[in-house]
Amino acid sequence: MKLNKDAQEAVSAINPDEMDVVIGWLKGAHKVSVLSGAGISKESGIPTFREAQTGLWAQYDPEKLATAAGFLNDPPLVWRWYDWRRQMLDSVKPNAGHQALAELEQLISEFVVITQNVDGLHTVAGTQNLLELHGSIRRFKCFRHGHPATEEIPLGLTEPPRCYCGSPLRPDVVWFGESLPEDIWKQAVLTAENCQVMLVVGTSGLVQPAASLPITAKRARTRVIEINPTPTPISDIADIYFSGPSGEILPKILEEFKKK
Ligand code: BV8
Repeated sequence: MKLNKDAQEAVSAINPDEMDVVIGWLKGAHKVSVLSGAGISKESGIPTFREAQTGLWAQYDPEKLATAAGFLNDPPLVWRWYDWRRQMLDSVKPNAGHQALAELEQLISEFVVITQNVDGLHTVAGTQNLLELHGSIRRFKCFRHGHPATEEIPLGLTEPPRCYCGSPLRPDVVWFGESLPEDIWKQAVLTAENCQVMLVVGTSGLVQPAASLPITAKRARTRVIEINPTPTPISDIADIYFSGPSGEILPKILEEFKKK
């Protein structure tokens, strides 16, 4: 795999002894989980959640737009924000980090990806055992009753279309102040409590309750490995922290795993 200069630096910055330890843990584990955040999609060209506000959206706070109150306050504005993000998906594809996780899933008997992301790129990359904690901007439901939208919703609408029940449609995501889907959250907690290794990839560890999963894993004596160019609150509890882009480090882990 030909790496560009930055990538070579990122991968060469990995401590080989720590890589050996991580591969040893992964080889010895039959239950491995991943918690991914917006950082894993950065190298696909999707801005991370906290830097997403570029251009005309710069003046809005995502934590205000990604709420039921924000939607009720200005349905066309919030609809257009999600439409802008969905249009972005048309021109992006999974990067080597997503693909490495999809391949690792085939090599480890129980492998579950728990994602905070709503871009659907893990699915496009081929990951099967996936828990989408915060839903997906590729799916829609009605605001009032949660009726799933059945037909394809075109891009470029300037205000929310209506459900057959008359309620406006909304993206099928978990907004701030909304509870996570109970069954998915329960499965995520069970996974964190029972896995032997957890890879925490590209998350700032600021959004709850998702950010509590590595702590739940640590309490169950799981080996926690964090991959992020910048340290986060999770770095303090991680057994090993690889500083660098996941699009370079995850393929390196896969390469070393396959060598052993
Ligand atoms: C809940 C979908 C129970 C929408 C998202 C007051 C009232 C109510 C709740 C709260 C409150 N105060 C606090 C809360 C809890 C709140 C919360 O956590 N707030 C935070 C901001 C403090 N949580 C909730 O509301 C949750 N629900 O608590 O329910 C409840 C119910 C009712 C009343 C009370 C409680 C629901 C949270 C879900 C919100 N929805 N998404 C949408 O996307 O539009 S979360 C959103 O942020 C995205 O999903 C995103 O994934 C997620 C988390 O961010 P990250 O993924 O970590 O992304 P971020 O940009 O932050 O960081 C990127 C990282 O990548 C960085 O570390 C960077 O260094 C790294 N990186 C960069 N490049 C790379 C890289 N890493 C690797 N490789 C690279 N190349």
